[in-house]
Amino acid sequence: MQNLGDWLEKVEEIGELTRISAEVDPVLEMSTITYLAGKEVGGPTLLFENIMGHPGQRVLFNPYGSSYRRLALAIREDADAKPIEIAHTLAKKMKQRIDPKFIDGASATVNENIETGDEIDVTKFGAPVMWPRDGGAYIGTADVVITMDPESKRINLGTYRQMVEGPKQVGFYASPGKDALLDRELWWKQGKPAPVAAVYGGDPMLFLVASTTFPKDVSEYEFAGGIAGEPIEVFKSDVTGLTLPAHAEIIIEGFAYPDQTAPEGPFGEFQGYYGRPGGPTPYIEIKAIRYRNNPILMSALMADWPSNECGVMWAMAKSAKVWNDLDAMGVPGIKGVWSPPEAAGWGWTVVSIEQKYAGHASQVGALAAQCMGGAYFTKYVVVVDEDVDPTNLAEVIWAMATRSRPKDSIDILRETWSTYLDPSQNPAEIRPWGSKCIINACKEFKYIKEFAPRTRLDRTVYEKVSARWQELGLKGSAPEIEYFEEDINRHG
Ligand SMILES: Cc1cc2nc3c(=O)[nH]c(=O)nc-3n(C[C@H](O)[C@H](O)[C@H](O)COP(=O)(O)O)c2cc1C
Ligand SMILES: [Mn+2]
Repeated sequence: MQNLGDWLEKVEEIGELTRISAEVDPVLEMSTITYLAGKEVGGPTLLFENIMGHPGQRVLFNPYGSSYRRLALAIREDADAKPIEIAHTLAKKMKQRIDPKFIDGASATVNENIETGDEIDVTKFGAPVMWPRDGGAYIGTADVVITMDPESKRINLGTYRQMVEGPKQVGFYASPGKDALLDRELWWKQGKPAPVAAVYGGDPMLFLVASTTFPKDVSEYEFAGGIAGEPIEVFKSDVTGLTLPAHAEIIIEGFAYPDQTAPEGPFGEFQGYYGRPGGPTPYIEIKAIRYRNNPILMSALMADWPSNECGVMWAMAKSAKVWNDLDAMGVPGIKGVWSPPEAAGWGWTVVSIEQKYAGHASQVGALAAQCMGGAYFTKYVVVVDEDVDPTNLAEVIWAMATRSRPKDSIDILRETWSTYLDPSQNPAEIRPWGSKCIINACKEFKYIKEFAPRTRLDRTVYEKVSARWQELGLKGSAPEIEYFEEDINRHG
């Protein structure tokens, strides 16, 4: 499975693909439908098959949306795995690396159509205008932007927004410190235009990898291979020399030139607000467009939860990375790590632990708050005991309400790593600084033996009731329960 079609077939099998064959306007209407349909948690991904003014084109909105099942399928896992299991599996897969496999460009499906020179017209694909104040149509949102370090030749995959600026021109906005920006500047320092390609649709796993921060000196292709469990098939472009995914839907390629900018933005962003005002930004001058027959442009609506394409995707990637970071530091007793997608994907981290020693809970809070996978933007870190499911916000709030002691359980970290897109930091000039709150919502360790026993079910009675569930006229089956009265000495 390396193309969008394979994944879409599986998504259709689990009933999470809705095809929209009625004609829809790409200006605000597609995004409005996506926003409203996305209000239902776990709602479908939408395939728009009839785009006003763009006959023959198709747009797929919010491939992941708020569905763990679609994310599980993208990382080649069972759709019915529990969210915390998916995060743990992703964590393990992120530790593997497999080199991409080069195939002949002629057998790459994305090369079914190649357009150059006067044939180039990127406006034909039906790119959507998402929000009323956006600066234009954004063709690149669920994209994979490919750049190269001119010295080491390391290929980077990153997701950066791209606004249509003309038939042969798209914006190329990357924030300070991002790898595509650093690569671009290295070419410019050598006095050369920077080669760049952008994939607008393909295996959604590549999109997940491109929108996740990995070490700068390793190509994301290797991590994608690790997650896929097989090499990603690529070919070398004869236009830019870049390494491109063979089975993408649409790829544009070209060059970004030093000191050449065009107006770009504003854009409604992942936190549910407009980010920076529009401004002059480098752009890509397109030299070639490649696409499969009847291609699908993939789009990500950035919005408040659950209509946000960055909710589940980022929550999963961040949970997995913080989990790996805590493991790498040798922190014991980690039962689960969760970044609630409700918090704009990045705003919170919850860690559940089996408390093993005095100071353990506050140590976990501080490390989860400041490790590489967890430090960016996150405002609240909550540590809970092992009997609290970190993926269940109701349980987390219950633990905060019953186990934390605000006078002693809250720490504040100041001047921390954040983003220019945090709307709470004003005036905007003070960005990108942030601060963090760590809440220890574990039972106080000093008194853990005397801590009031939690009311728990008797296991024998629970089993009896479960067996009688249908006889009792109750729907479905009895909920699973992890700990019983008999476990009280071990888990309180
Ligand atoms: C839909 C979407 C749009 C994004 N747009 C941008 C953007 O325009 N500029 C940017 O710097 N980062 C953007 N990001 C975040 C980057 O993709 C993310 O930081 C990623 O790690 C960048 O790759 P890199 O680490 O190789 O630089 C976006 C992410 C998503 C999911
Ligand atoms: Mn990178």
